[in-house]
This record gives sequence, structure tokens and C-alpha cells, in this order.
Amino acid sequence: MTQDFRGALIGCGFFAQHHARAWLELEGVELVAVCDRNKARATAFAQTFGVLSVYDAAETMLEHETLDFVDIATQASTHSELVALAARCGVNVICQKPLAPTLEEARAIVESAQGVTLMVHENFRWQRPMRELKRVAAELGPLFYGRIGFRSAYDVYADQPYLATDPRFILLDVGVHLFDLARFFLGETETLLCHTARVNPNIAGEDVATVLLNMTSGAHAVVELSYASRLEQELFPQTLVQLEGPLGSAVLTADYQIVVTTAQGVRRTDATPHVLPGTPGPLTAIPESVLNVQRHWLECLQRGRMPDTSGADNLKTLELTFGAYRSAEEGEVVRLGKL
Ligand code: NAD
Ligand code: 89V
Repeated sequence: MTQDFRGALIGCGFFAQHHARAWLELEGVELVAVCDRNKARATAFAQTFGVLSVYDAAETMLEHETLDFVDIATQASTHSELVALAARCGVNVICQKPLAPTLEEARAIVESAQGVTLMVHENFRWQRPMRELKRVAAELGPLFYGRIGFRSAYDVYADQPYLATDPRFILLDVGVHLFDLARFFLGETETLLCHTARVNPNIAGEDVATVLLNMTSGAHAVVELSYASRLEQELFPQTLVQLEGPLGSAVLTADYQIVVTTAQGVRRTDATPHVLPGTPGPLTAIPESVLNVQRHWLECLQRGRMPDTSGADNLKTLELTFGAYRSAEEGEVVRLGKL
């Protein structure tokens, strides 16, 4: 009989509820403890999800609990300390995106976790429509073009107020997801050019970014991000994708259809995500993708293999992200691998 993996959640804020629901849903894992430096929040969270042990300091939790992994769902500025702490205790780590507020800090985090398995909780590539799109893209031949877009006017600041004050916003918060998707569909990037803007005067960072990627395969991609786009259909948090190859195209539409056009004609596949019970607000595709990425983590632990979005893998996504900031600041094309 296989034993359940013992996990503990650090951070019981806005997004942690999706992690906890997924752990409860998955087989082969037990959420044995939660921790938040706000003890009242941790206690309420533990009651909601039926978790027995509650802590207000990760050090104490790691001293008292026998754990296979910790799941860090705190904001980026706290990740370096928490990952290093878990790694020193020999405990594997899942860490929310963005891994760190700077590329240097992200590299140091990956270095500090050398002795354990580190996965970045990158859920967008685990959305059902993205898995389906990846499957059908194999029919198109070597891709020469991709467009990955997230355009919305949703009031994201209501649930995540820190996004309004962070000096760097959309590239770091949502860009990481879209760059990871660009890598998932089209591979690595050679050069990029990025323009950013701050349209909303009440926030500190950029809320619009347009990035042109020149991939090592020779393909081109456009990654576009906006929280300032009032459109007929408010699609938050949907990401629309178009992929083109010599044999045809595949388009993920707003109603979760994948339209594949080849010389044989046009075909539609339904890729509507399963909405998990208890999903709040408009998050639709998100909780199922959280479930999928956490299932992937358990499979990797079971098989002793590296997760698809390991710390080292995620550094490539962050090179794109911070490369985009540099390009926007300097007004120049940035060559990857030189950051
Ligand atoms: P939040 O501020 O609501 O919650 C973070 C919690 O962590 C807070 O309760 C805080 O008290 C606690 N905390 C901070 N430092 C701690 C420490 N050292 N020890 C214990 N507890 C600590 O933040 P959030 O909105 O839940 O976001 C958390 C992370 O999740 C962010 O990195 C964000 O980018 C990410 N996120 C991802 C998605 C997604 O779709 N993938 C969506 C929302 C947020
Ligand atoms: O990743 C995030 O922080 C979320 C989003 C819904 C874009 O995934 O805000």
C-alpha cells in the first residue's frame, strides 16, 4: 500500500483556498498543517478545510511536523526566505508564481533548493484549453506564429490590493503565465522587444504590455497583456491563443472552442474547463488548472522525476519576464541568455 504524501501550506490568503481545495480533492496526499503569520487567518482557514495543525511561523511548523513538501502561497517578496528554510530542512517545495521580484533573487532561490525538488506553481499551461490546444497543435507542422493574449478591465485590485502598489505589475503577475505558455507552445526565445504603459493612473506599475518574441525555432510570437481594456466581452481571466503552422491554424476562442483549420476543412473542439464546485467569482478555468498542476506535483514525487515547471525551468520564463522589462526600459531588442 502506498502512503499519502504529507504536505503543509504556507500562506492562507486570497489564493490559498484553491490550493487547499485541490489537496482535499486529490488522492495520495494529506494536508497536515497550515501556517500564516496572521494566526487568526490560519486558524479560520484550518477550520474551513479541516486541517488539524495550525502555525504562525514556518520555522516552528517545520520543526514540529514531518513533511514531504511545503506549498508556499505567499507573495513573491517572501519566497526566498521560505524556500531556503524548507530546503535546509530537506523538505520539497512548491512555490507560487512569480518565484521572485528580481531575476537575481530567483536564481538564488533555485540555487538554495539544490538538495530538494522545487516546482513553481505555474498553472496556466495546466488549463484544460491549453492542454487541448497543445495536443491539436501537433497537426499543424512546425509552428511559425503564435499570439497569446490576456486583455481585460477586470478589477483585479479588489482581491489582490498589492497589485496596485507593486512597482512592477502586469508582466510579473500575468506575463509569467503567458511567457510560460509561449515556451509551452513554441519553445525558447532568442530575442524580444517589449513596450509597456500605465493607463490606470491609480496604480504604481505597468498595466499594459506588448511583447514581440523571436523564437530560436524561427517562429514569431506576440504576447499581449492588459488590465486597461474595456471590451464588449469581459473575459477575465481567459487567455486567447492563436497558433499557425504550414499545415493549418488552431485558435482558442472566447467560448472555449478550439477551431482547427487545415486543407481538410474546419473543425471545432470543445475545451470548456470543468468548473469545480465552490469556485468563487469569474475564475472558471483556474481551479481546475490548480488541481492539475498539483496532481502533476504528486506524480513527480511518486516517480522521482523533475516537474515540468521546476525551479530551473521557471528561470527561463523569468528571463523572458525580466528581459521584457529591460527591453521596455531601454527601448531596445533584448537577446536572451545575456541577462
Ligand atoms: P495574499 O496576500 O492574499 O496572501 C498571502 C498570505 O501569506 C497572507 O495571509 C500573509 O499573511 C501570508 N504570509 C506572508 N508571509 C508569510 C510568512 N513568511 N509565513 C507565513 N505566512 C505568510 O496573497 P494572494 O493574493 O493569495 O497571492 C499569493 C501568491 O499567489 C502570489 O504570489 C500571487 O501572485 C499568486 N497568485 C496566483 C494566482 C494564479 O492564478 N496562479 C492567482 C492569485 C494569486
Ligand atoms: O496569477 C494571478 O495572479 C491571477 C490570475 C487570475 C491572472 O491568474 O491574478
